[in-house]
Amino acid sequence: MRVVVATGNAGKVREIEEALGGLGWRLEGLNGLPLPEETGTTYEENAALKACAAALTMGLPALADDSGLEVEVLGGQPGVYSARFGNRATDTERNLYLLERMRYMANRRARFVSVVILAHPDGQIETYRGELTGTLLEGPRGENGFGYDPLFVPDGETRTLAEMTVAEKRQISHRGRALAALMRAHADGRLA
Ligand code: ITT
Repeated sequence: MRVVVATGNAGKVREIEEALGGLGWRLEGLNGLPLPEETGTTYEENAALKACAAALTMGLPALADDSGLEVEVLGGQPGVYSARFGNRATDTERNLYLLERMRYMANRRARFVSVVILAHPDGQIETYRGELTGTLLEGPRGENGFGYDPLFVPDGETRTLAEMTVAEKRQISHRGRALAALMRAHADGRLA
C-alpha cells in the first residue's frame, strides 16, 4: 500500500519510517504539498486536519502525527502549541525558553503525547494515541532526536531521549507506542 507521510518535521519522518519498516508499505513524502494551518485545540483535531488534507489532495492514505509536551507545573503547557512555544522559531530557542520558564521549579514532571491518524481518501480515519512520562533536566543533553528530546528523561531511564538511537526511542516513546498500536491493528485486521 502507498501511504503519504504528512509531516514537515524531519525528525518525525525518521521515526515513522523506522517504526513502520516492517509493514511493507511504500511511504511517500508530501511532494511540496503544504499542510493546513493547525487550527484545532486537540491533538486529534490537528492530526485529522493534516492527514485528511493530504489524503484528499493526493488520493492516497495519509498518516499524520500531532504531538506535544505537557509540563505539569505549567498546567499542561505547551501541549498542542509545542511547535510554537513562546513564539520561538527553533528547537534550541524553544528549549532555552522552556528552561527559563521552569527556572527554580522543583517539580520537573512532564509527559509527551502523540496522536497518529491514518486517513483514507474515502474519508475513513483510524486514530492511535501514545504517551510517555518523565522529568525535565535543567540543561540539554544529547544530539539525537528533535524538539524537546535533549531535556527529557523518560521514567525508568537515565539517558535523555536525545541520547538514544531512533530504535531505542521508538521502543518507549509516545510516537512509538501510537505507531505500534497502528501496526498491531493492521496485523490483526482490526482498525481503530
Ligand atoms: P508537522 O505538523 O509538520 O507534523 P510539527 O513539528 O509542527 O510538524 P506538531 O504541530 O505536532 O508538529 O508539533 C509537535 C511539537 O512537539 C514538535 O515540534 C516538538 O517541539 C514537540 N515534540 C513532539 N514530539 C516530540 C518528540 O518525540 N521529541 C521531542 N519533541 C517533540
